[in-house]
Amino acid sequence: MSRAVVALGANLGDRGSTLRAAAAAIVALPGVRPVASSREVESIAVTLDGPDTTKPRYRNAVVIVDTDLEPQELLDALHGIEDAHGRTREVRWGDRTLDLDLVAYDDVSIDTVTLTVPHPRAGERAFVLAPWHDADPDAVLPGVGPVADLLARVGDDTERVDEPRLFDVPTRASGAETSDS
Ligand code: A4P
Ligand code: MG
Repeated sequence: MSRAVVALGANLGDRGSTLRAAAAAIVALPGVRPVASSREVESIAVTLDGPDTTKPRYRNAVVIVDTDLEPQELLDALHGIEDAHGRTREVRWGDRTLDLDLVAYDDVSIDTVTLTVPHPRAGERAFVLAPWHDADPDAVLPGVGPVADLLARVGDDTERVDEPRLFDVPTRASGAETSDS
């Protein structure tokens, strides 16, 4: 069993419903078990030209799972869930109904044509760090440092959405190293 951190993002459509449906689809994958989920945050769209207030705002969240899937298998499954939610790929960092990124997988480093883990931009992005910290206050970005420290360094420019976590794990005590702080 490995532990994987998945970042969810959406800035088109009914973003909250999409994130919720995607989180449910992730934990319903064969060989995947829920560990913890964040609540949602909102932030300004970051494009290749920088933050763009003319674009629809993003909702982001993070889910943590235990899985028997290998990293590339998990990414392929995540792409299937993106496709099921009408994801298209025309512009890099363009508007999207759903983006699912594999942020971390145990302490493993991967750099192939299709997969880089840990996600190379995770440590600079409050919209990844803030929900990750919400899901697991003790989280560490492998090879970089505690998520809490990284978030303090970049500054949290996200807004917490007043909605419950994407999912609740009733048996948190049995393996979820998280707390509700
Ligand atoms: N890929 C490689 N490593 C990974 C990984 N760890 N997780 C490859 C997921 N995918 C990975 O991704 C392009 C290719 O990256 C995939 O085919 C996969 O093999 P994509 O989802 O098709 O395209 P993308 O998301 O536009 O590109 P990229 O570079 O992954 O973008 P990012 O870094 O994910 O940024 N602003 C706000 N406020 N909130 C956001 O969530 N997201 C982005 C996308 C931009 N601006 C944003 C947000
Ligand atoms: Mg992506």
